[in-house]
Amino acid sequence: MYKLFVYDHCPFCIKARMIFGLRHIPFDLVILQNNDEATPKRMIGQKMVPILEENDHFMGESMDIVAHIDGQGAPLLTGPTNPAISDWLKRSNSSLYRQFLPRAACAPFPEFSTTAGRAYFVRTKERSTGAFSDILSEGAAALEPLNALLQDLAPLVQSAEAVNGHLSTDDIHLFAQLHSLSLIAGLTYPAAVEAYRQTMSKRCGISLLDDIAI
Ligand SMILES: N[C@@H](CCC(=O)N[C@@H](CS)C(=O)NCC(=O)O)C(=O)O
Repeated sequence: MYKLFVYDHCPFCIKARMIFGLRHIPFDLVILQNNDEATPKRMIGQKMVPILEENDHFMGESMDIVAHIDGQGAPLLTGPTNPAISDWLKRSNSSLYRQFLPRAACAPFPEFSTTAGRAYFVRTKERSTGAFSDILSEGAAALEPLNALLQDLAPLVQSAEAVNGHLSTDDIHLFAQLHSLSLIAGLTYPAAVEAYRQTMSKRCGISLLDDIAI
């Protein structure tokens, strides 16, 4: 049985989880505490998730895991990629994660079920973002660029089943980003983007975070 070590908030872990869901391959999901440095270091030599354990071997790097699992039997992610999607992902990355990280720090993720786990996340991430409280106090105005990006994404969505019409690695990257976005309350999703994220959520068996959005 495959074992996948993750943090629930981690977008790279969503990528690894997606391929198991899309391929209907059973696996054990193990959620590490965020301050547990020893376990991932023992497995791959650094504190980083996702990690796949298979027959006492460990594999890090989300897209290596995706390729490895998609390579079991007939691959699913055979569709073309669209440079406009990678461009959109790059353009949305920094404003998304600036708003996402302070909200993740407040959310009921299992990796933060101990105070030490949550405090580790705040301490390490605030080093690059600055104080989470300052970001959260930016309010609704800070969400305008994200709403504009969602409008830009809508015409790129060719089908709710696959962004370019046929499943590809673009779907892995895009759904992971939309999954993170779903933790941010107050965003407006154009119909095509809404249909896409709901359909992908069902296909992958990964719930969006709307219910706990902040
Ligand atoms: N290149 C890696 C990046 C994975 C990554 O950055 N994971 C983050 C969580 S989102 C991590 O484990 N960071 C260390 C930490 O949070 O302490 C991949 O695609 O798997």
